[in-house]
Amino acid sequence: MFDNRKVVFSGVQPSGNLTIGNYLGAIKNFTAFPEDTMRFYCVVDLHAITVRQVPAELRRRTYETLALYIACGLDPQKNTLFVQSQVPAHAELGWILDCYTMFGELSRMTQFKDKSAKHADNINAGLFTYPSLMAADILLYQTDIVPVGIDQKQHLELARDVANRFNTVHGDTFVVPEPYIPASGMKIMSLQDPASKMSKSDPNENAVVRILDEPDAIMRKFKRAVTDSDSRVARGEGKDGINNLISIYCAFTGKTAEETEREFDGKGYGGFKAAVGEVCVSALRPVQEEFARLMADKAYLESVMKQGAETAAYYARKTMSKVRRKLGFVG
Ligand code: ATP
Ligand code: LTN
Repeated sequence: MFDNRKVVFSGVQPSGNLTIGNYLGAIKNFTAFPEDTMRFYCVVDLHAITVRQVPAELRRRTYETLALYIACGLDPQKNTLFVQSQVPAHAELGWILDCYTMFGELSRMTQFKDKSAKHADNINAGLFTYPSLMAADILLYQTDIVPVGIDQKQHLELARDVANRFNTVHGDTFVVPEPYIPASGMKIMSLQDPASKMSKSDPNENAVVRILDEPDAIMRKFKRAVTDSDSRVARGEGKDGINNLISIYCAFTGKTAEETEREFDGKGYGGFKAAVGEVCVSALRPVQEEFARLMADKAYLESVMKQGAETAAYYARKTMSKVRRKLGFVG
């Protein structure tokens, strides 16, 4: 806390075209915080390079992710929207926190295990220490609340442990953050393999619905979604596909799972899949329109980035001078 306002911080990697998992699990919830909070939303490009990126694509997606933040309802006048690598304090505190994070802790991170299996030819040190940089992002702004999808819970717990460890050694320095994980839409699953998370870097296009997908593509992907041999629109064990479609429907409409089951009672899977597609298309339409408008104005996006980086750097500097003093760094 820098003043009497609670601080909210979150980040999204510009590592692919964002999915409805990113939207429902993260960005949509970023808009849910009251006016009297201080909100920082970051495009975490330093995190993205833990996996090999094509530079021109990384640059384009950095603009796109920022534009999506705004298109999803984050007003740059009211939220600090910025790009991680434009505020060097993230890398600086990241290194410092590497020295307060244990090898054993990092070895237990499931995201590291998953990503090193996926990228066996590039298990670099950054992929391993990714969570300390994420802790730095959060702790730099004395964050109270971190809205994320459930897949990030383990990283959040690590950030809390690192904050507590640093505070124990050096006296109160960092606020210990709390995760904020929404009940609905917290883990949207792949449409082709509903046992695994919908991920923006999935090479199977039919498995992911992207925020910027055309309506036809959205409808087609939902129609092809993997379900089971039953035909009742009802949640249940072994019905991962339908469970997932029900949670997507609920997340977009605000209805409960019970209401949804009643609404589609006796209607079969075909009609339900089309209905999920339709609510998705209509929820995304305004976002897509606003996105197109913003992408046509690069100068505006650059001004948002610049302003955001200045504001973020101002607060980051306050924390860094405290950290430097506590550590015994000179000057
Ligand atoms: P990648 O495929 O590159 O690992 P990702 O799709 O998992 O990326 P991130 O940039 O790592 O996305 O995540 C951004 C935010 O979106 C995080 O808060 C994360 O919890 C949330 N998120 C990502 N995928 C989902 C999902 N399928 N369901 C709910 N939330 C998600
Ligand atoms: N690790 C997150 C992205 C991320 C983040 C953060 C989220 C980086 N720094 C700080 C919240 C707060 C991910 O992979 N989804």
